[in-house]
Amino acid sequence: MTSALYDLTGRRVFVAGHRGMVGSAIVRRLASEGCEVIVAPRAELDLRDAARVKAFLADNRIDTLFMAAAKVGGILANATYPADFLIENLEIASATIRAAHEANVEKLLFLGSTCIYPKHAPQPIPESALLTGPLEPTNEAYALAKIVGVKLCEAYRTQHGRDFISAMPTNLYGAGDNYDLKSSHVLPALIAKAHEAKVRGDASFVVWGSGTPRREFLHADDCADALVFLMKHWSDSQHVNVGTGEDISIADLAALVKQVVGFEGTIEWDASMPDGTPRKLVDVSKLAGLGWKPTISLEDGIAATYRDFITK
Ligand code: GFB
Repeated sequence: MTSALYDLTGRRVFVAGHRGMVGSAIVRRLASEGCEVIVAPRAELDLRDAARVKAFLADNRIDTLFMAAAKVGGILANATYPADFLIENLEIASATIRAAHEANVEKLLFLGSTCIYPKHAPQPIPESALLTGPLEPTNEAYALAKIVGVKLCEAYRTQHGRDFISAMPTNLYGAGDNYDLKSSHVLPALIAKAHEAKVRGDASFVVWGSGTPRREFLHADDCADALVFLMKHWSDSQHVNVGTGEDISIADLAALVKQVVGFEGTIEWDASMPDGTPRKLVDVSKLAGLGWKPTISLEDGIAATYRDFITK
């Protein structure tokens, strides 16, 4: 592992989006870094308001900022509400990154998403695939807002010498996920559907699309660990992929969830629902080369997430 470039000890660290799945995992992870973690309830700080964010960062003498705040959702929510996904994420990214510059924040990490890459990017997707082809239509709006965030970090670095970096995590899951079937991502949706089917004694549960798309899943706690690692070990205009380096088809994922939940019925496929991008597996060699790797297997992660779901 390379030695740290940036020490978090004694730093005042603001986690934007601390109520979300990734933000809360970052807050938990930072507990062992010897830094002071600062958060702000949404009612008190609108991250779309650059002037207010700047005042907040200055008043709280923030040194370090994790940008984990975003409007997120699964394929259906993204495809149904593109205006909301575009405007909200664009405003959050531009206001917060600008405010971090104006308030002299030392280091900022912006959280993107692997949906920023072209729909037909080479697999595994290298960081260099950004802006080399058309985006997947179901998440174009969200992806565009995230691309702007990445480019803003690069621009402030180039023009003002700011130590602003960005990370592109793959599909995430874990404790505190969203289980609402209309807006959730696939993994929490499958957990909720398999569980309800088991409890009701149904013969089957419905899974969207063809089952052939492939996705890569990273547990939110592994993601938080990687983000803290990057904050300490990365300082460059190039964004860094964050993933496991392994993917799974939606059909195999549904079978795995069925097994973890203990549902003995069958799976019904709803072909009227979109598949989205055919495959999204990132090239993690840059992060691995720095010395980071995940520790939570998909099976263990799903089992832990299922325990979290049933205790809610
Ligand atoms: O997780 P998901 O909504 O996100 O869907 P994306 C992944 C795949 O699972 C798609 C299928 O092929 C879905 O059709 N799927 C099967 C389901 N059953 C279900 C279900 O019950 N619910 C859901 N949600 N999917 C999102 C983007 O894309 O991923 C965002 O729209 C973001 O912008 C996020 O990047 C990480 O991977 O397709």
